[in-house]
Amino acid sequence: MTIRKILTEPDPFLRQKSKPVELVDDEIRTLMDDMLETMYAAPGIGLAAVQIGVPKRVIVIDLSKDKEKKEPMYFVNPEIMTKSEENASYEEGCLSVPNQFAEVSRPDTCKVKYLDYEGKEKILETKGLLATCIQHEMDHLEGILFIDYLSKLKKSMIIKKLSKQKKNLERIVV
Ligand code: GNR
Ligand code: NI
Repeated sequence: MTIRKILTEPDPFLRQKSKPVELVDDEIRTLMDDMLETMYAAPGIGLAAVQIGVPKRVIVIDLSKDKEKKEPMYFVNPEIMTKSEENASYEEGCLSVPNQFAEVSRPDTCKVKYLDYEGKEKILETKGLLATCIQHEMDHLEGILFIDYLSKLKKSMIIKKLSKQKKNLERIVV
């Protein structure tokens, strides 16, 4: 398993639409293993493949707090079948929007159809943080980031901050 570099905003690569996976084979499983290791190292509770530079419809999530008992979840080609009318608000963060947090309101529950690690079709009813996280990750597959839901002013302030950080980093690295 390999820890991969996580792309950060602003990066046009993050804004593309990810392509469906045709077959869940060993190459996709290796991708999922790498994503999981990268996510644990970050650390984060979810990761979409596009965040490590692979524009495929693959997501990993692990909400377990206990580092001894990992509970990885794998979602290939996820589709939302139904979502609740009721919304819930969570303070979201994103590994591709480092150190920035904001409240985002999304449907409280959603039913998701996907392929698992073995390529088997599954249906899962999600609520609470899992529902939020899966919607956040599925947004990545469409090139959407949580900051897109904020006011224009908040969003532009965050992007400005991140651009500056990137420029400073480049100066140090080069
Ligand atoms: O680690 C993460 N935490 C988080 C918190 C609230 C809502 C969504 C998330 S996902 C984020 C990791 C990430 O960027 N996934 O794309
Ligand atoms: Ni994210």
